[in-house]
Amino acid sequence: GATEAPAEPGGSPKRSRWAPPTLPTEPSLYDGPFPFYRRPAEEGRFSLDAQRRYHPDARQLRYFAPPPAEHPDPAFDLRHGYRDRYVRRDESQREGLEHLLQWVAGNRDRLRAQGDAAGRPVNADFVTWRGHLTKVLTTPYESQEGWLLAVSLFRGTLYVSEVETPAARQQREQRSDMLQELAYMGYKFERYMCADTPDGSPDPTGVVNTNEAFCTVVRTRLGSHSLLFAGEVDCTDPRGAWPEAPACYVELKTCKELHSPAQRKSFYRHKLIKWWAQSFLPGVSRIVAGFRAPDGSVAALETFETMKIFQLIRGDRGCWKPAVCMNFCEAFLAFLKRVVTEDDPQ
Ligand code: 0WD
Ligand code: CA
Repeated sequence: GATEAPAEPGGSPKRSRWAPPTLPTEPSLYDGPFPFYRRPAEEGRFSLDAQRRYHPDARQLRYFAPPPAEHPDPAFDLRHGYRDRYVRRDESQREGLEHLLQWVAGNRDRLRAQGDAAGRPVNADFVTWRGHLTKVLTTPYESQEGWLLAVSLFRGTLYVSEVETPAARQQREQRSDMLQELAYMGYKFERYMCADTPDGSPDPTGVVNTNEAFCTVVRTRLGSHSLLFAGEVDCTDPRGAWPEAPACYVELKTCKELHSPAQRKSFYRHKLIKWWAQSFLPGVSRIVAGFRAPDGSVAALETFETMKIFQLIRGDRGCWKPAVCMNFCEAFLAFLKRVVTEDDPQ
């Protein structure tokens, strides 16, 4: 609601009430043609090791090494190691944009050399994590989870970082053992599907350590907004149909086994939107899903080509639309440019 604000310097004395700027999120308002989205180009890569230390290289990159059949044989045991072979990242440590900014700092000369008409040290309108943009993309269809982003204008570039909401914090701190095990199963699935070397085989006996990460930094453009963002990717498939980064990356996901057309429809409506948004943004071409059986095994594997997901959902009238997500994101970025205008190095 509108709140009483101190008189704005230089503002009209008649404007005694100040209302915070708002942007509507109803999907129907963004239902137009798909906006321009430039093919994402990989600008760099970095890794975080088992101690969460930053390295300006691809040492944590893993290689896609799926089992030969669509049905894993021998069976994957996604619960294996949850109690005794799991090192968890300390999620109470809020990292913000830290590692991404480390990459930016390490590539200062290169970024400057790219030249910028406005003379900015970083030739991009926005710098952020991919995950934050994923949340923006899905906002028109999200009724459960809110988010909070902090935006700072620094030398012509808007830096967008997430602030944990009280609700998210409460959820994180009170996460049930069952939900924690489900999260572990997702990481364990990666261990069964990835090798450490291009010709290696997966070694699922090792410790799952969620401090480890490999991130790609991509550059792209949405409408009139240039973007530089980083995202954590699971593995690469240099022998696949798209050998070049970022299309060579494969996103791995787990999901409860689907038993009926109604369950599949619900999965398309509520879960696939997040999978699509996350992989579409950085140009990751494939998502490989492992469908979990009640005993913690993987009953089936299924590959989703990111660019073909819209075909799966377009027959369902009540479903989400990729164009709505992207048009909303474009409007949101324009909104940020209107609202965050003070470039203050302090
Ligand atoms: O400070 C924090 N609480 C956060 C840190 C919140 C969100 C992300 N991060 C960190 C991640 O640890 C990682 O270094 O940012 C980087 C990932 O950024 P992103 O790619 O922009 O994030 P997102 O697309 O949401 O997640 C990609 C993957 C996840 O894959 P799944 O399949 O679950 O979507 O990054 C991992 C996870 O594997 N990931 C995390 N790992 C550990 N702790 C976390 C987290 N909080 N969030 C995502
Ligand atoms: Ca994943």
